[in-house]
Amino acid sequence: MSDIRNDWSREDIRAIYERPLLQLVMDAADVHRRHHKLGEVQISSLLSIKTGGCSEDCAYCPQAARFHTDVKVHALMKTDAVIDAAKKAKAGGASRFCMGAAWREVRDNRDFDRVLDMVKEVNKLDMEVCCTLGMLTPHQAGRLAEAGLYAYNHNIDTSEEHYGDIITTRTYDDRLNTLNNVRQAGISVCSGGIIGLGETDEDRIGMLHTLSRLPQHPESVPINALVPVEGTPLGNNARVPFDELVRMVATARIVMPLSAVRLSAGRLELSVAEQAMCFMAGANSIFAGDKLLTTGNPEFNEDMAMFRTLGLTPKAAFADGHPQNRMKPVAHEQC
Ligand code: SAM
Ligand code: DTB
Ligand code: SF4
Repeated sequence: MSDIRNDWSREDIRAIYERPLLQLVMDAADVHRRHHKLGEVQISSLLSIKTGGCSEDCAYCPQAARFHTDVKVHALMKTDAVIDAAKKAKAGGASRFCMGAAWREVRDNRDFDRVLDMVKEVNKLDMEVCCTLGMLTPHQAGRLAEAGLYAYNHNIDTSEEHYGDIITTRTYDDRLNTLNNVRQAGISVCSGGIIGLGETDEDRIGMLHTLSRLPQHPESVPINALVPVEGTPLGNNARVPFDELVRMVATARIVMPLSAVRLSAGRLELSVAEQAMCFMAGANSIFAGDKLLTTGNPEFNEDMAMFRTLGLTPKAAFADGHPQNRMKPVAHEQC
């Protein structure tokens, strides 16, 4: 029987999430082995192409204009500088280059035209090009696809029930609508969330429930551990204990067997041994480079040393083909 399911119940996911940790990790490792090349890890590099000054109120985010953080506002970067950064990321072994903008949504203006140019140029470098720009209309998603966008990152962040405690300036359905627009445009979907926001286990289960019941699972599922930033409402939150991160990664691996589970923000706080446990539990993607968008990440050389120690190998770009060459996706029914 296939283990790719889109009809998981909350009870199913809860029963997995609550398994004793080592049993859960071993079960996740079994699923991982069945569907992925062991030790192969996809490397993405992130660049903040437009920083700070965002109109949203995401309680975790140092880029929201309304919070007083050390982040300096920076207008949209010049295309040349972005391409230089992409070349450097490629030379460092990244197969995917992700450009992030602190926007609520994309507007049909000159800045968007410039982002479309950046997408075209990065594409020429033979890298998987990804963007995270906030909400998109179907037309904007289509334009990004035409420009050659490979993937779009748009996180649901937490459960539907907890969403209103974290963000009030948009709804969970707004997020799901954009994910649907991205899917319909034939762009690879990258969507996950954050733990450490003050959510309950039930919220974590709820988030995985939403993702795993999408008509097609996201190709990438980033699991971020909150990086608490001074000046944000969650700046004093405690760091997520590593066993909770492992539990989340393992459950994501079991309920979405084909997805790349990305060990995302929060790696700076993890030892190599703790990250190794996440890789055993099915994580097979990371952000590499010493900066995420505005916060720190392990130095590239440290990550390469970890790859050697653990016998990990970087995954080549386009190893899974291009989503736009696959079949038209099925319509998204919201759950
Ligand atoms: N503005 C766009 C949006 O919200 O979709 C794109 C950029 S936004 C910074 C991308 C993602 O980064 C968020 O959805 C959130 O999951 C993650 N993120 C932001 N701040 C974070 C933090 N302090 N710790 C962990 N993840 C964070
Ligand atoms: C994702 O899930 N995590 C990345 C990426 N997608 C865009 C962003 C993490 C941001 C961490 C806080 C910062 O560096 O500003
Ligand atoms: Fe803006 Fe994105 Fe940060 Fe929310 S997460 S404040 S939308 S940049």
